[in-house]
Amino acid sequence: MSTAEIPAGLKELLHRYTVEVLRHRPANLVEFAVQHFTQVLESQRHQKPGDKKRGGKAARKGVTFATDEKALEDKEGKEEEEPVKSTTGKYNRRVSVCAEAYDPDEDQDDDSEPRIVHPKTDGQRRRLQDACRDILLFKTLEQEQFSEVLDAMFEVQVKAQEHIIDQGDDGDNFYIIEKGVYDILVEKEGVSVRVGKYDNKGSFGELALMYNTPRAATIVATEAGALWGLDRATFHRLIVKNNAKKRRMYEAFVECVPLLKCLELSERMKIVDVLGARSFKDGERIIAQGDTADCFFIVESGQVRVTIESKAKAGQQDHAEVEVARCSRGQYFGELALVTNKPRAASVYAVGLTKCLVIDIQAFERLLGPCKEIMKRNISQYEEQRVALFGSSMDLKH
Ligand code: 1OR
Ligand code: 1OR
Repeated sequence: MSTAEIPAGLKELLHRYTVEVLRHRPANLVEFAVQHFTQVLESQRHQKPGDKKRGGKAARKGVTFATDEKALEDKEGKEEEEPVKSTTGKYNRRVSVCAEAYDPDEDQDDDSEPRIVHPKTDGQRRRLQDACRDILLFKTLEQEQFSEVLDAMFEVQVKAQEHIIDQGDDGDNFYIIEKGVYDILVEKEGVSVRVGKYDNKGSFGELALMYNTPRAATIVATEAGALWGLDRATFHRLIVKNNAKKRRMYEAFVECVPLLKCLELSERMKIVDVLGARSFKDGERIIAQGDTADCFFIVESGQVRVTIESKAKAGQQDHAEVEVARCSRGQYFGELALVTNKPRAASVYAVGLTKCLVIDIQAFERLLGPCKEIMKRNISQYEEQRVALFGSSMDLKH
């Protein structure tokens, strides 16, 4: 009997898979295998032919999401430079950039980096805490990491028309908005187009730091404002490292969300990088009908109930709320106002303790474009339901 030859790399592939199974403890081994080997295949596709270094890494790691091919190419032969602190406490523009996707598993000496602390008055700390309350990137941090982030942040006063970020530059800081309105401009065929704005809340500047890419947009203050900055090194040490944990926590779940099936795996992982997780108590209102919208939700556990409130009519009880739908694990809500650019069309309440993944409007616009057709199809069903439930003359609250 001839001895069967074991193909080169087979043992290593199976070993990596076994390690990932032990790390994630998936419920369904076959489903997990499909996911795992799809990622391995993707990493191999992103690798240039003949690139031994990256090839070895892709095969060895399997789950390294180096998704930006250009960034990977730019990396060759470039050295990372630490930001230089100026007298104003801001960091000067970096002259070169390390473009390889960060791999926390290989980061051994991270914790030995000196902690950056910008001392703050009680008043400053209070204002900073307020500004950080709804920042999605901070929602999955441990308390200890969160207070390190707060310590490292520094206040930045902004003048009207000031460019906080210029598209194409290297990334220095991540910013949280305390106050002010900021235009988002993106250059398209040589013309600068306004694609959105931040209105007194939110954060920006995370992409260049997360993926080591040039700044993807220009951010300009339209009036005097105030920001809080977080330097690149601290952002890496705390936020990017936490993202590796987030990917492990949520990758299996986002694979099962039907809406996200239309995205590439690397795009789904980019959603995981910027999402936040929020828990709601039984009966808590998540969305109020008529409010302006700034985020989108996916139910991770529990359930939500959607209600529509009609205007009070003569002889009717004020603002009767009618339940029109329920969403449970894997289903989404809050897309309608973002797609139609209108106020929230319904209120949404938690049924029992409910956990949702939250994506802000900018990330929704940036990453969920390919899913919009599916959403629009469902939105046209809302209209049919509305007519079936209330008749065409129903007078909605807004
Ligand atoms: P950054 O480090 O690349 C610019 O620096 C920042 O603008 C970026 O991180 C985001 O935080 C923020 N596309 C890319 N970046 C955006 C976008 C955006 N919006 C805000 N930023 N799009 C607009 C979505 C409303 C997509 C444009 C095609
Ligand atoms: P939103 O951003 O308007 C409320 O915030 C969300 O409730 C909405 O997005 C949808 O995601 C969700 N009509 C309107 N919104 C609905 C409906 C709905 N169902 C869920 N949402 N109808 C129910 C269809 C079964 C029509 C009712 C008349």
